[in-house]
Amino acid sequence: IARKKLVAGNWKMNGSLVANETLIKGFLPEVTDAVDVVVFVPAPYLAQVQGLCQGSAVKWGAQDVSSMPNGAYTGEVSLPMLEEFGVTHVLVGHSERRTYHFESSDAVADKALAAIEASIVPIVCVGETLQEREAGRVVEVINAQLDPVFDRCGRYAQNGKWPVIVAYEPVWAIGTGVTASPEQAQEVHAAIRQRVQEKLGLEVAQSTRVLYGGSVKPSNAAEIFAKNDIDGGLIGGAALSSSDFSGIIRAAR
Ligand code: G2H
Repeated sequence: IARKKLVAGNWKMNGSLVANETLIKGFLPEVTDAVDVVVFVPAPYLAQVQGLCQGSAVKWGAQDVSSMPNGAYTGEVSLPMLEEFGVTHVLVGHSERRTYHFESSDAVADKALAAIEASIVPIVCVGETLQEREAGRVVEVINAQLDPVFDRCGRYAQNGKWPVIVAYEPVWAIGTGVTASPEQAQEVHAAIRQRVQEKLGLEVAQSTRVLYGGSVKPSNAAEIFAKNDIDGGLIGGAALSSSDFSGIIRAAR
């Protein structure tokens, strides 16, 4: 089964009106229908990015979202708000949210469910720490992160499709310059697909995209994306340079 590659840029807490425009205009010419491209931008820039990307093949999303529709949740951003700015995808459970904002896997699954119900695709981020890897607990940790998502969102798998994307981001490879080897990543991606199969069946497992994230660069993207179970990347640092992001988009074609 051919799964279309997805290259997702996670800007994290970076950008400015001027820098965003330069960045987007720089990589836009590389974007064709051959690869899906989504940028995850800080919420204040959604309107600007909508203006720059609307009518192109680039989609845009937010880096986090509340699972609540509205109300007294100071500082939060809701799905109905994201919908007003044409958002199609949202990151949930990035390791920086889990670490700095103490998001549990249950809270992450609640966000994923709320996104699906708003017809916005959640990219659910999972990954182990170095300590967990060294203790041989990679698959156990990732299954524990994913199981609440299957519990809450599994019923939305229909006709062999599931409106969820998984991103595997080993915590020890995030922003460190250390990348998992393509073989290390493939091994975990295969285990994630296996888990999807156990929970939701073969057809869903084969259609669900699993992205790799963690120090992806133009120089290593092609060999990572060449692996069977790696369907693209979630790019942090290298998504802030239009030449690097362009190189990664080309590597995914
Ligand atoms: C992992 C990744 C993007 P970077 O967090 O989400 O960032 O590519 O900088 O490691």
